[in-house]
Amino acid sequence: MRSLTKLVKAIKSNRRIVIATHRDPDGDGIAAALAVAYLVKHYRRNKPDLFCHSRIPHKYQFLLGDWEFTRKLGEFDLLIAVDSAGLSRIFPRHAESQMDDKAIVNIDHHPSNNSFGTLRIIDEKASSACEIIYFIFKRLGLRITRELAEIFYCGIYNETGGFVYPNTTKESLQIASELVALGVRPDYLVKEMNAKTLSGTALLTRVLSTIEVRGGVALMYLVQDMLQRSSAEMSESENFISFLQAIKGVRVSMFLREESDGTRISLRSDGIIDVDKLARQYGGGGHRLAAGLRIRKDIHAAKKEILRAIQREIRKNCRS
Ligand SMILES: [Mn+2]
Repeated sequence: MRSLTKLVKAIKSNRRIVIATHRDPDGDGIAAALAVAYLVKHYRRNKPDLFCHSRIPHKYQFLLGDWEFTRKLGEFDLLIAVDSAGLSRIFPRHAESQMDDKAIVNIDHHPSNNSFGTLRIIDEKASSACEIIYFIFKRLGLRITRELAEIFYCGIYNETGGFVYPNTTKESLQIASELVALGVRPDYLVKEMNAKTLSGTALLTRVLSTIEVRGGVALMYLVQDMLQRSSAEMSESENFISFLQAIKGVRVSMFLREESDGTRISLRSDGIIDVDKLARQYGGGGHRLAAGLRIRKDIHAAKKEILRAIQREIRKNCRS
């Protein structure tokens, strides 16, 4: 409770507040930032700024309502970071030391969180960043409007893969039920969130045609040319990796995406290896069963290197 008192005090006493979520934001990250925006608006008359290094994917636009994210960080007195294990997840080009003298609140659920900031509200057991913020609202006795309930629902739904991933807990389902009681219509929201564009589906076809499965490890890749040929955006490939992990017998999945300065890699595991640990060796991170990293190598070199690292981990874990 003491950290909540501090949070409210920080919100009340700082004039220029920026709420920031991580680059390549997912539903939980966007929803968590929006929920905190409502929290700040409750205690202050002026609206806070919302920052994200990447553009907000099209499919989450419906969540924004009157809010807007900026990609340019202005002057601020207080930064509230959500769903981000480290400041480098938010500001790829800033050194963490540049933020040394700033008031920073760190609200997160990643076990790899590096404890940045002046006030930390971190709960690794929470299903999502939204779950943590939901409990903040409850403990502060704040009313949750239907608008806000929808935001929480989308965040938790997204982070639990639609209430199927291992982070689907008694708490997350209970919150979902409370949100439905507040007026959320899951059918409407889920249709909105899962809607695919035709170009996104064309992209999926191209990516799926690259699948390889060997010894319980599945991989596939996306190169820039596929985006152009499908007229699709990179963000439309957000959940593609679930197709790999759904294949019978697959224990670890790797999805490689070509970027201008290297390769972005998403990893999933059924528990045979800890992909958070593996991703951290390359400056990435996430959770035990789902993590990501970036590597300054082309897609073929990146594939070789990470595949080798995965196989090494599997061998190690099978021996012990
Ligand atoms: Mn999250």
